[in-house]
Amino acid sequence: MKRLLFPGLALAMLFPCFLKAGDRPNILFVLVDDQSPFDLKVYNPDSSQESPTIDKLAAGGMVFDGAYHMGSFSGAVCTPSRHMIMTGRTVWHLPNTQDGMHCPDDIEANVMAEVFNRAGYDTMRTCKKGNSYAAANSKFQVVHDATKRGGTAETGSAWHGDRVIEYLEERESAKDEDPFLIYFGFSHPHDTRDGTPELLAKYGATNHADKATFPPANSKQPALPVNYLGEHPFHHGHPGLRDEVAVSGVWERRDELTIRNELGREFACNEYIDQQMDRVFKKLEAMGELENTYIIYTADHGMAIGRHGLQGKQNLYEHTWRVPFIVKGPGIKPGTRAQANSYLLDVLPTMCDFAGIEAPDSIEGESLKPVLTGEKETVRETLYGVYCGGTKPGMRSVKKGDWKLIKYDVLDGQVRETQLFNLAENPNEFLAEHGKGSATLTDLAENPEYAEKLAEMEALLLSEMRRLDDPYRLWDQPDDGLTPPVETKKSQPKKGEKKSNKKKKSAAKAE
Ligand SMILES: [Ca+2]
Ligand SMILES: [Ca+2]
Repeated sequence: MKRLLFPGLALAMLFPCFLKAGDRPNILFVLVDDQSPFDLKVYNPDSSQESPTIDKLAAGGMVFDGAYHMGSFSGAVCTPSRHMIMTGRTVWHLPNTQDGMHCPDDIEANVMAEVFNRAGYDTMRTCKKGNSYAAANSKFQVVHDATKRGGTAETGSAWHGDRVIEYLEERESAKDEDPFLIYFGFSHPHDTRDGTPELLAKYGATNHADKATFPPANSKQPALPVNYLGEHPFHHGHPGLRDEVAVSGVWERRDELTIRNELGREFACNEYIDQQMDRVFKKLEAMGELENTYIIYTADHGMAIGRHGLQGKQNLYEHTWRVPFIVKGPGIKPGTRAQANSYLLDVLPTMCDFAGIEAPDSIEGESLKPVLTGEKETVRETLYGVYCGGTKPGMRSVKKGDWKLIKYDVLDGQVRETQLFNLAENPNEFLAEHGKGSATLTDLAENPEYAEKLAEMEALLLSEMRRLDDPYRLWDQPDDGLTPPVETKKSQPKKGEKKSNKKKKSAAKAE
């Protein structure tokens, strides 16, 4: 990553309309837990999700159409995702990957809060507890972490909103004028998706918890997703995966009643979050701080909930690999969009650029500032994705331009699948099972017409795996002399084992 010799000066040159000498911007980082970009109207105009605050944020800033999380080596996709956010490092170079062999020993001195503490920022955080990066979280000067997934103000998202408002009120009474970094995290819409009674009613959903029955149909519920399937055409490769078998209200069901009710619950939780953001934005406005604050809105990863017959976050389709990503702040042209090709590990270097702080050498992400100022459409050409929290080597994806490859090498060789999509023509990644009856609205990997493109994408995937120190190789790749990391027993099913066999025993925690 390029280092700025005179970061404050560079920033002032980029945002001349705004920055005065010594006038450092605030940063409000909003992170929701498990949200597909396609829930939101900003990304999916057909969605019945109402999110007026997010709509307003998007209208006042820039929406990224190509923001991704890089992936996970664990069923708890949250955990590596949050490590990438805190360190700006790639998925195989994290402190919790392969005993940190690809990570500097002093990484904790260069996590998000420490970088901003050193620069004289006031730092505050509220978020869920667990499946995160505790050592980095504890570095914020003020921390209010608790997992709040209930349907009341005290037990739900309003609790996180209250903590931020409280913090802002304290700053106000103390007349504290230091710039701040607030990490405004939520525990929802991660399951259990218990919404407030009012919002559940709005989306026709119930907090269904009785496995013996199905939730009632209700015309107010969100429609089935456009790429919904009753089941995925082949096994995803993580037997007993909590998200796919054990989420309360869904379990292993993919029927319309269950999925539409669960989406209604998700939308209710999303809108409750939207209301909390509105409260905080209004407070900032009343304090006269809103215009001087960069706001970044994103999620730790996407989510399936019926799309492609999947329920969880452990896949590499766009609904789950992508994240919502919206940025508003000084110098960013309102109502703009960009492809960006960004990862969540770009958040920290971007924040550093906003604040005129020299980014630590440990950061591998790219500052998104050139995209936000309209100088560039993207910060990289190729995107890599991994999910290998189940059987190894797992799933991999690579995307370049309109083309995307996903490969599955799981269950001890029982599932070896390749998918090729042209996302310009088939953005919903329709498969043959969706029955679109079109030569383009399907997976193109088996179509000889695209053999050359397929070979190109396969080569690109291998080069990304090498570049990023992916310790595994797939069945049709050279082994490169690698000895794959030792697999844990939990994720290694016996040959021929069906997903139902092990679900109780190994329903791994997956937050
Ligand atoms: Ca999550
Ligand atoms: Ca202070």
